[in-house]
Amino acid sequence: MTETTTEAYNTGLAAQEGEATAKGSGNAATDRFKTAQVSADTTPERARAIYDDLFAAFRDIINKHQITYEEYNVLKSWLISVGEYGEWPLWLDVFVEHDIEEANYNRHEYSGTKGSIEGPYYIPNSPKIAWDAEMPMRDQDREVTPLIFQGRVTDLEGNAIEGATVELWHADDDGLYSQFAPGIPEWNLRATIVPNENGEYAVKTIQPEPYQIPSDGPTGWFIKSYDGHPWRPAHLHLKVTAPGYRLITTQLYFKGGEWVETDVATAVKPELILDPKKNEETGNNEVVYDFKLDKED
Ligand code: MBD
Ligand code: FE
Repeated sequence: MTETTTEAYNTGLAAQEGEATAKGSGNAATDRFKTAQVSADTTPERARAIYDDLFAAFRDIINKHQITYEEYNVLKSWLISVGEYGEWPLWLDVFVEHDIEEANYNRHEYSGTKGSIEGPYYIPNSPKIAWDAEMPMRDQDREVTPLIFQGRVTDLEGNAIEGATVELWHADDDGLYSQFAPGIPEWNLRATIVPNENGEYAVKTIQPEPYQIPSDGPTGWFIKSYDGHPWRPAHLHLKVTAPGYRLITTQLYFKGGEWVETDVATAVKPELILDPKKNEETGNNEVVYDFKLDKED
């Protein structure tokens, strides 16, 4: 690796006004994250134990790979750039969140629907829509595949639950998320679905496209530095909950879709893969997925 990080980003900085850029989506994700109050009750003893292990891991890697001063300085420069581009939410959620999600799942004995990572593009308080409504979406300027996404939200025994909600958000057919790319209506493809009294939902949306990590920022540079690919498979994001029940944050994928086997964010699980079928009469894809909620611990 000879080029410095800053040189590598110049193309991105020259992007046209109104175009989706690493800096635009990164800083929007950082601004959104900063609106959430975050805290943890970590004691000094626990903090010390974690830092000791962290620095021991650094020491092992530095010695094992004989890290050079040039590499150390590129790292420093890269870390600074990740902050400048607002890409910490992106980089962390792509490369770290899946292990946090797994560890927190494995500490419990849950048997409801599996979770997956939240990612950097969630917005709370999306508009409520009826159980059988259409997702808020802009007029499509080219052909898209409509998707009828339906199923039930129940407890572990299959009973409907009072007050259940299904928050759904996903990228459009360009792989772009509203509020993180320019020129997209505020709540495009974001809604809070309210299931009916039988726990049923059946909404109309569109098939999302795979998501490409922006190539013009430091996360894109990081991926190129190891000859990796920057793709996530097409996916739906969900938060499903009801009073007294565990909130499930998850994602659903599409069988046979590109990148399902090699998600850059390592967030695909076999239980989370949909297999929609085309309804020849309507031309819509249709799929059924049921959510089962564990009780709150
Ligand atoms: C996404 O759409 C996403 O879901 C994650 C986890 C990371 C980057 C983009
Ligand atoms: Fe996503």
